[in-house]
Amino acid sequence: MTQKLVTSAPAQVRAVSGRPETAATLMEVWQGLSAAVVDTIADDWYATEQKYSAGRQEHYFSAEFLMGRALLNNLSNLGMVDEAREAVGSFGVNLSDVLEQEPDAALGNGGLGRLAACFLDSCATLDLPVNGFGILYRYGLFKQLFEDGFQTEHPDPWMEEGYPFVIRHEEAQRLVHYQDMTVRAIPYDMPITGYGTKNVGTLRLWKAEPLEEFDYDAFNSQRFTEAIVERERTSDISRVLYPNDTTYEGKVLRVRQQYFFCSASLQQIVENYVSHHGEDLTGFADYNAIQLNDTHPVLAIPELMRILLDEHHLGWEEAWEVVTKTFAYTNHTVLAEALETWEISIFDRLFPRITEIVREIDRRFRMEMAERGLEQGIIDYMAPISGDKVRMAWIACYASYSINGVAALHTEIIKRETLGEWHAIWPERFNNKTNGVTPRRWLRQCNPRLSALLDEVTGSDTWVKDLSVLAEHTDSVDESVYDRLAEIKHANKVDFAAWIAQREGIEIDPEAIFDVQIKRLHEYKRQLLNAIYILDLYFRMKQDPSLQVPKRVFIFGAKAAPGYIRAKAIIKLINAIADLVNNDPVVSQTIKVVFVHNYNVSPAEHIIPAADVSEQISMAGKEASGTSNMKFMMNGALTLGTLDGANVEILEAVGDDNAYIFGATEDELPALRESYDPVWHYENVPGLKRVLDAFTDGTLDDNGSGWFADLRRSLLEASYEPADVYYVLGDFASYRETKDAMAADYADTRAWQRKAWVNITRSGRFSSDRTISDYAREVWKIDPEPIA
Ligand code: DL6
Repeated sequence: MTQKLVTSAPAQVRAVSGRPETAATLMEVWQGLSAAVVDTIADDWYATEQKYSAGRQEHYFSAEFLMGRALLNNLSNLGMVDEAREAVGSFGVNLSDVLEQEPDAALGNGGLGRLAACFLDSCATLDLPVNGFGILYRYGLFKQLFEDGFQTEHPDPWMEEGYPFVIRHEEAQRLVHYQDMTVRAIPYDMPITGYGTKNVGTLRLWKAEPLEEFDYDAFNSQRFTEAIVERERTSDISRVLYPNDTTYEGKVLRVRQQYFFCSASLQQIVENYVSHHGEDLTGFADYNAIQLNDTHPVLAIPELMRILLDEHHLGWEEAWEVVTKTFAYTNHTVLAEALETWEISIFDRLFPRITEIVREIDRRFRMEMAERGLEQGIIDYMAPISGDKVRMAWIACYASYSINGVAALHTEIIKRETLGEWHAIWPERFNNKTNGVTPRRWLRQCNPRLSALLDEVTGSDTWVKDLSVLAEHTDSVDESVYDRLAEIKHANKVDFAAWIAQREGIEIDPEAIFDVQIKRLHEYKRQLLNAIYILDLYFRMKQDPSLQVPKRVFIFGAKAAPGYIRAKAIIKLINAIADLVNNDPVVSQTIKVVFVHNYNVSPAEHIIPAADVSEQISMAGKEASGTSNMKFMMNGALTLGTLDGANVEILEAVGDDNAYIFGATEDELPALRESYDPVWHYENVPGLKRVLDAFTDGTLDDNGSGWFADLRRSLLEASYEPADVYYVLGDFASYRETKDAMAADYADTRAWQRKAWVNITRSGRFSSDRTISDYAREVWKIDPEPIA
């Protein structure tokens, strides 16, 4: 063990706090220790940047990076946890108290942003020349509180107290020009350490600042407010993750954000190319690949065209050739509403030159397709501009050399449906890259007990960098491992119960089955199906007090988009069910419901190691991949799921006996839908009528909002909208049967732990190291570049 931190941490704490380290607050200790960590990696970080900048690189463009906390992650990757404990212990402080001070960097909404964070961890660990580019939002995703069971949203100014893991590089600022303003883009760099390597990658987050601190004329002529307003308008650009885009002004801001980080990043990448390879930009794609994480960064395509045409004077064909060899696009959803389209008037207003370029791309696309003999209707449908809208996904498909989905089933669906027309023309561009998650954060760090067992069973920590080695131990372990596994899960559940008691004020029993659904609240993810099950179970227990029901705690964590009322209604419904169940003196002895507020990366790190059951119950065909399913599996929770997204591949990996699968499949659904009558299910499937009636008969209180009646109508009334779009009632019987059977199986601890062990040891293909190796080899064409 080195002693670097032991020496440098006290000095850094003193510098941060201006007091002896023994008198510093815990927050100051966190600041000082974090600064000490940055100090230890500064040389390697610089060396990595120098090395990467000269060769072929991949640039990961994403509007979201859901990083979570950084300190423990870095300590653990650098092998410095014990040293840090000793360093802060020397002045009387407990490391876990220090770690709890850190705010989550919640610069993302959910799956897509967290995936980007896992990818950066893998790129660093694998020594791959990849850097991330995004936006330094002042306010991350909103903080969620519950008031009377309703979600309320509150700002999350995560950096307000200072954040040592982003370093401002004033000298590397760029100017971004809009028709109505020019702003400074200031880069803030976050080091991305890898496990067991000296390489340190970079996440570069851009912050918008005014060209000048104040408009001094306005200021001097007493128009003080005007000067401030102008300044604020500029800072708005990086103020908040996903501003409300339901209004026209909201959309303008969102498009401004997207252009902002794309333009600043491209300027830097092009300048770097010129400084190493000269002014001839025709070779740009030999050294640079850019992965577009969904459609949010697609403005990078016309912006690179602009830079090549206007600043480097390439001809259109030459420039287009460069662009189409540079970009690769990842699609993360089959939901049509998530494929962004923007009014062209927004482009006109913000950057007329970009509009011109997009119009030219559109014109040439139409010509090319007509030459290929496509029907006019199809050309109109696929064209980048349709009516008054610009279609970002179509621009991405036209300009990218690679288009990928994020799980095998999802890729098949986008090839067949979402992007079917594109696949028909360019099948060779399409490929699948099943998602993965980093085993460093999601196993090594969050589950130290299991991690120690894996070290012991495998004889080393090699698995942390190559999770596939665990598969060698699926069948070859001593039976005592299952007992150890049971003890570990139990200890994790005891810790979790204490955390819940303190955070949510609810007592839960670690002997109960912990059944967990954590993910964004969306109707297609069907938290409502889970809620209906719980309410039905409650009624079954009330009706027959002698019913043998295994003890269970149903745990939820979910944020709803602020404008998505139906999703907010489901949160309110689950909270109302929790009130009913938890306050029933008899039923609550056996089942409890906990809705963890403000679900985020850090709560997930507490929840996942303690889970027994992983709820992955989306309507088949709707969840592109899912990634919590992988995190649960790695931690020995068993999947209760539909054949959707990556669940299909999890089932393949573990076998039918080691997962609980229910419900209609994606290929069955169209036929089932034709004759689907949710009212018939309501009237005939045991339990459903009683549950749905309880939405409105006074059993549950929606505080007069009318939201529960709306939920009920959404399931039953065809005239209201297509009833039960997500087939909740259709899948209920099968869900109930499978979930009941699963709960009964839990009683056989040995058999359960055997299944858990299969899940853990077969999780290798869901490591983001595997995903990133595939991207590196097949899409980015990059090799590891170790600095030492
Ligand atoms: O690919 C990461 C993640 C998938 O695991 C989820 O299945 C998918 O829902 C999510 N998609 C998004 C973005 N939606 N849009 N746009 O977060 O991506």
